[in-house]
Amino acid sequence: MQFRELTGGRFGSYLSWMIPYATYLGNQDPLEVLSATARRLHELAHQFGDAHINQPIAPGKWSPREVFIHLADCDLAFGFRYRQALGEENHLVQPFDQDLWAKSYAVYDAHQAIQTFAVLRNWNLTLLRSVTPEQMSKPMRHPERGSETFHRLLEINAGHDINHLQRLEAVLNNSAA
Ligand code: NI
Repeated sequence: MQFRELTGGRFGSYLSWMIPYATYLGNQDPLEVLSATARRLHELAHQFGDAHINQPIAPGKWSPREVFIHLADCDLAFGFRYRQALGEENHLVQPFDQDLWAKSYAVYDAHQAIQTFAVLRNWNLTLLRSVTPEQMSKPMRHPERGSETFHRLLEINAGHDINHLQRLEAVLNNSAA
């Protein structure tokens, strides 16, 4: 999620520097985007079905199940970040290596991932909907991106959702063609 996996691997981490997740958001309201994702993941799981949920979406890429797990894990990470950034002055974000987290992904199933995502997302949205405009502009720091505001976290979280949803939808559209 931290600009490391747009296309995957080392080259991907370089490429994704140039296409920050927040740019996927366009003019959309991040809270609206964040509010719609859980339902969409549920639909996608049905569309992929049991036959395809464990198949990599491209050679060397994650399966839909692994993407769902990654999104649940990312909402754990974002949930921690939101709370740290609201609580601390000029909070410094701690990035994580998603490939290291993914080493344990064999133990989770897709249904569990979607359910966990929905609960975590709802928990985070409850917090985010309470954040004041002043808190939205609270300064924080990222070790790679430098100074940014709290609101930037929402934009990145939402852009990250859009990016993963678009890639999963593209697989379904290609297989239906
Ligand atoms: Ni990601």
